[in-house]
Amino acid sequence: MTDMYLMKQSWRWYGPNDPVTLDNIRQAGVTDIVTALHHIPNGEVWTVEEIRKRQAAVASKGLVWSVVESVPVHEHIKTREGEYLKYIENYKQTIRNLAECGIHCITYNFMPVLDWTRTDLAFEMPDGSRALRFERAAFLAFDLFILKRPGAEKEYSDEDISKAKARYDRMDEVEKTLITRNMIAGLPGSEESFTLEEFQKALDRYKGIDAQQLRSNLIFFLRQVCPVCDEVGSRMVIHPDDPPYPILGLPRIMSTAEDFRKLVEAVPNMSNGLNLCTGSLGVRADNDCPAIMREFGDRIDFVHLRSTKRDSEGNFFEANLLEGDVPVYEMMKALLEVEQKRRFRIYLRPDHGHQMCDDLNRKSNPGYSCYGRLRSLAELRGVEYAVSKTL
Ligand code: DNO
Repeated sequence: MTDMYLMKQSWRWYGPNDPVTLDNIRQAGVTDIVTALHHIPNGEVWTVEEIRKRQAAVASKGLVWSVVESVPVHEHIKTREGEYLKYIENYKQTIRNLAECGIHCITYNFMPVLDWTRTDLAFEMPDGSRALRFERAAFLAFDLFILKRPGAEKEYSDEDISKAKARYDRMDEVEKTLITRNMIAGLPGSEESFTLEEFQKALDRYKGIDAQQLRSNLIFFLRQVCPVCDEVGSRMVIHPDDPPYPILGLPRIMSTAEDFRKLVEAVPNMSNGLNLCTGSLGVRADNDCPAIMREFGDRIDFVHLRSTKRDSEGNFFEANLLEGDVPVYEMMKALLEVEQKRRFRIYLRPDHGHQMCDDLNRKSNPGYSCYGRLRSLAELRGVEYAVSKTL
């Protein structure tokens, strides 16, 4: 086993305010921390001093901050308007500063307005634990009857609209408030939160931007930042869209293998990398995560391994790791094979655990519970151990 390249076990920590503390995390047995300077407003430079402060906090518990998730991409860069050139310069400086501190893996996403989206953050599972869920009818009810987005009704079939109406009619005020909050108050890590009015304005900024335009904005951004990464030995890893299709009339351009292929064609620099999130991509039946792992293995330095379970209505929930749609065994096999070939240990973190056991009695960031993620990590270790014996 000694000369095998196994996963670098990592864990997302939201910083000093995260209810799951570094002391908890250290008992999970991970070595590496995934974090971000959430207190710095989007678009501003992360100074060496601020980076070092966070590094020191992590190091004081014997852990290493190795992966940034995320350096957020300012909306002006995504829409290529306003001060986008200034924000790109700031981004480059942040890349340089992180590299100076020895941090070379930078996660980001290019989802307009919203990062990841769920309608229900406490969906009760048969065993009493709670999961994150995306319920399509509730989501459409929000879009059509709460947000009342102009033109939304043209994007859905009559059947969808009547299901959404029925769903809306079943919602009481508490549920309406809750779903609104889940949609627009910003899930952890998204860094943006809105009122309904601000939200509609943010959507409106994308009126003239279709998928092709958004992709060209992303390519423009990558052509600027990748050369800096090449210079300082860092890699930008893009997180896929979650869910992996357009929502709320917004274009989405990182939902499939073909989407990433297009990025690589346009920006072949090796610093143009992928954060393979099996839970996000796995929501689409046409995404074959192990095949994506093999095809882009050279560019994948960071993996989120979780499993969602979808149904024919377009709903999905975060399943127990080994019970969802993602073929975890094949995924781990592909990952380990890539690692041996590259002679490189890929950072891997458990993602979106259920709230279970004592998680149910305390607060944690949605998806980022303590026990739930410990369960996933334990299962991942078991799968890795077993697969490694077959190589
Ligand atoms: C959700 C996360 C995302 C991810 C960003 C990366 O749980 O995986 O918020 O951090 O999309 O930029």
